[in-house]
Amino acid sequence: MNDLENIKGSNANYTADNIQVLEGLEAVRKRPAMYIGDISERGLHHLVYEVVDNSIDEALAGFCDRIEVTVYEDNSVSVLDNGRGIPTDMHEKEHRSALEVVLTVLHAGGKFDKGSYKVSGGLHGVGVSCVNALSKRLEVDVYREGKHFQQEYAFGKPLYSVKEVGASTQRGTFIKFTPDDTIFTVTKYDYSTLAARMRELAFLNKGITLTITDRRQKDDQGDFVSETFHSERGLIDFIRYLDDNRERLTDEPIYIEGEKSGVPIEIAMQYNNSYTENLHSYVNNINTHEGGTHLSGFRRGLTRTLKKYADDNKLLEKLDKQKIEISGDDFREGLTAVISVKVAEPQFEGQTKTKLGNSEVEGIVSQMVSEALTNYLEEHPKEAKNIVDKVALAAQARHAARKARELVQRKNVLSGSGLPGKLADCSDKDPSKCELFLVEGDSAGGTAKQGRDNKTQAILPLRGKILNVEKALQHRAFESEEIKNIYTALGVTIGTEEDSKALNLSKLRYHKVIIMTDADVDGAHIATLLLTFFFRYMRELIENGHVYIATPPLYLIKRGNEHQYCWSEEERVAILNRYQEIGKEKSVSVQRYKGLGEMNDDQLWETTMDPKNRMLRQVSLDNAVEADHTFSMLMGDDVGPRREFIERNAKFAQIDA
Ligand code: 0RA
Repeated sequence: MNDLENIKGSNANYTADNIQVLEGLEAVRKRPAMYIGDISERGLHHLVYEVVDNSIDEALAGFCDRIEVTVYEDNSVSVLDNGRGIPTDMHEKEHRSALEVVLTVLHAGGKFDKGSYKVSGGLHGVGVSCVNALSKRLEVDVYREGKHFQQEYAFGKPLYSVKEVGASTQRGTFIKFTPDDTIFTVTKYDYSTLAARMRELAFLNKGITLTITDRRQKDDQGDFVSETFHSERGLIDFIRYLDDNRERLTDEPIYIEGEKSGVPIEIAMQYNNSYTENLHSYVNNINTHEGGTHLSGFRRGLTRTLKKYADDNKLLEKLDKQKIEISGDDFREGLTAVISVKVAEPQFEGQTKTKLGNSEVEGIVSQMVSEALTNYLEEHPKEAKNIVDKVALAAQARHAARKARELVQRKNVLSGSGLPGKLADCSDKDPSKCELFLVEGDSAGGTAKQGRDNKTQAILPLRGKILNVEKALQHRAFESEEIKNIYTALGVTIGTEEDSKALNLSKLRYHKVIIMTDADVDGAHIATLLLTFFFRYMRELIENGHVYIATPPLYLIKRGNEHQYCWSEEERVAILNRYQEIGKEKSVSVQRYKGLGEMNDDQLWETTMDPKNRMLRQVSLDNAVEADHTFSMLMGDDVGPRREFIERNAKFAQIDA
């Protein structure tokens, strides 16, 4: 632990010799997760974000407006920008080029361009040297002052000093790296994950053009799959993207942009006719999933200003008559907003280090929102009235919801254990050892009950399709039998008056919540409904890694007294081919599982429930923006895109179609 601190300390006022520098990158290779979060899919993708962030910084400094990311056949990735190019001149004390220092010294990048907003904590901002340390090969090309410079590395070590390889009329930096497969558990890049981040960056940094090209895939025209993202109106376009499946209440989003006490703030917000609150907050382009002071500042400014406006204009008299108090939640029902701030020295806190802790930011944002929103309401009386009417409706609905909720909770207290009758609970009481299977249908539920390990596995059968919470008022959700059962089985309380969706996970009865549905289109739809419910009402459950999806097999192939299960079409073909090669003396049969119900309890246990054999997919929230966009699309009014999406993504949809 100390050696790492020493290295960091010595870098702060850099006097270290080459040997210490090597130790620096060795430390990254020894404990990669400390620097990039983890060594699986997430960490792998963070390498790209780290390199792109450097180009974004160059763009924010005003010197670059194009960034091109390319994924190659071998899963190496390059990032090209048209900035000034990383300086290549000799570093006095180092006796080597500045470029080499940037690529081999932890946190060295930031020393060159002061005044831009680099991130000192969280997952980003560790510097391209980290990417270099974790790559088996890295090539850098700098185009600067009419020349083309080049250097290559292996495992963070230079193969030769920076050399001039020719003349150049362009300007910029090209970095291409191949992640080290002895460090990462996964080395395959996911195109849509990278593309989603590029889209997000384009919205967050208007004016920059980001392109991503995947040389592993071709489109219908025979060109490499590629997308270009560019936004002129920044967060306004972002809101449009987020809400393109929702009906909006005002023509244009409300837009706030400015700087207060040295903190640049950009906010766009829009009310729609849904019942969900949909806030996305960023600090230095990092999605702060857990919120923090910028978000609470936004909420405070919004509540205070809207309330004052409504009071001054006597718009809430109806509620007074019904003795309904308005709460903070009511001001955010059906609100989509993006809050982006830049903080020079951000403090990140929370479980996933995505919560802004700087206390000064709350007042700064809240004041900015109050001022700007007050002006907006004065200038847009028609929109202002629509918004306040919507808030009043929300308060009335919440009032009704509270009554429904109280009913649920009272019932639970009254009925003995308080657990749903349909729940087959497990005997172990240690939540960290326990799992709850949410199973589609009573029949599969029955099989699961027979097949399970009843010490640690509980089964809750669900009847058919659960309520689509995307389209339902809150109290409808709390009235739904299936949803009540999920809440009570999990043991989480539903929330307080002030924040009706805040979850109390301390009493969570199972640390794994496993969605188990048929491997067909209907099953995918039910899984999506459940995920939508978790995403909207129990997001903390997903964020803390408690939600999983079971993967039942598609086929059982028998040959004599051997048997094999297959999870994909390819597997089925491969196994049948192999059996054909072995010879034809034994007969081969293929059984297609249309649903969980067609398996007997032993088979279901063996393939899908037994912790030793099964493969669970953990649901993560790496990109809340994409999740929100997808759920609002899937669960909205427009049937076309939903069908298309489910058919594309329900793994085995084609077979059923
Ligand atoms: C520091 C100084 C200068 C450029 C950069 C950093 C720079 C870094 C990266 C990383 C990726 N792309 C980049 N582009 C530029 C330039 C200082 C000067 O020219 O005066």
